[in-house]
Amino acid sequence: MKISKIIAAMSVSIILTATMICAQGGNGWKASPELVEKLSKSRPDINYFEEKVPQYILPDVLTGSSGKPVTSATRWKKYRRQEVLELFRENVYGRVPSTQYSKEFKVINEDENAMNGNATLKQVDITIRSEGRSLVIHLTMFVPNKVQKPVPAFLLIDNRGPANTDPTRKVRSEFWPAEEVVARGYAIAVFYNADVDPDNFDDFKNGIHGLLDRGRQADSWGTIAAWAWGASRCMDYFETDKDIDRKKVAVLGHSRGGKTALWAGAEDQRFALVISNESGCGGAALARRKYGETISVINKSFPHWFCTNYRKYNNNEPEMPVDMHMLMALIAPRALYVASAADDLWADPRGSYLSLYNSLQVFRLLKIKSSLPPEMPPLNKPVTSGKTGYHIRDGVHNMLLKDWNWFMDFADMVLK
Ligand code: GTR
Repeated sequence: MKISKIIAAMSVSIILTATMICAQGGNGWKASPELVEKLSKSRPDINYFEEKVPQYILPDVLTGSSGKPVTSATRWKKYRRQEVLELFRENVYGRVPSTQYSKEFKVINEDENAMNGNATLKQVDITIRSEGRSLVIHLTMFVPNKVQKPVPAFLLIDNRGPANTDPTRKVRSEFWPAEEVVARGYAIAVFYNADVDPDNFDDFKNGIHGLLDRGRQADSWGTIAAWAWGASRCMDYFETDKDIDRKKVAVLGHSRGGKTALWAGAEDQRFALVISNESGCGGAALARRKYGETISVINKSFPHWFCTNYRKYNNNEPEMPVDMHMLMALIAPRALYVASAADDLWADPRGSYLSLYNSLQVFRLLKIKSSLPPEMPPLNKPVTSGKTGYHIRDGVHNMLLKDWNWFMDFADMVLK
């Protein structure tokens, strides 16, 4: 056996061992047995038992397709990173078409006296045009007034509709806690994902697909990739706004928005921090665990989210050339924060932590200190190391002020 093969085999077994340690848990969080029972009864087709997670081997993020181990930051940056990115384009989210388009930014409303003078509200229309057709992404943002500019910013990919992100602040929601974020010296921005692509299966006739697609293939972009693309167009705008520190922009999202945030951060290295909240299957959670929502279940419920190739892995996870720890590795050496909720077993909290844990080897290769423990932290006790962090909150599937406060604590460490 060649030395490189032996090293590759060794690293597979190290990953496996780490996975086992983490899966067994210690003093860290464990799913409530009552909840597991209850959920299993309501969905007997879904696995919620840790003991029933199949044995699996994760693909080695640091072994290239040629079988050679990647042992230097230069090799990762020059070759392996691109290879992993292409694997995700090809097999999971799909590729953005190369159709030409133009973009225009127009500040349609600016109020320097928003939030009782604490912030400036800006509403920006981002218009995308191609061959006589157009689409508008409505970006809303508050920039704190009483701090030195430029400021770091949070961009939320909103999957819940504009009711949660009211620019007038008559309606306030913990999902986008603008006052609290501004008070901590950050700008907060949001766009509604459906502006870029409606969240239903319309055979890719509407939204940005309708504008830019010229025929479709098995690796054509799905709706998540379209939303991620939308986040990048907001980043294009930030680069023109003197109030925003373009080197300190965090992209975040919840659930389907959290899947999107990870992919946006993978595709667009201008995002300095990626936060994925309860993103589950097709996001943070390891697919090979088949715990909670699985690839076959998600492809059936949401046939528009991923590229068609992703269906090849319905009940066939071991054949997939990637798993989600490799998606997280694409964020390195930038900052990455993953969050779960204890009652949200559908999104597999343990599988999400394991993904993060197994991506750390790439952060370390890139000289980023990342020594998160193999064991999950206890409930409501965020754990951070260098540019990586994680928490599991008590309660149900949602994104709350409690989550945001921990996101901001982390951002204070990595962005300020
Ligand atoms: C669920 C879906 C999840 C998650 C969630 C959400 O129905 O199964 O993958 O994305 O929706 O976005 O709230």
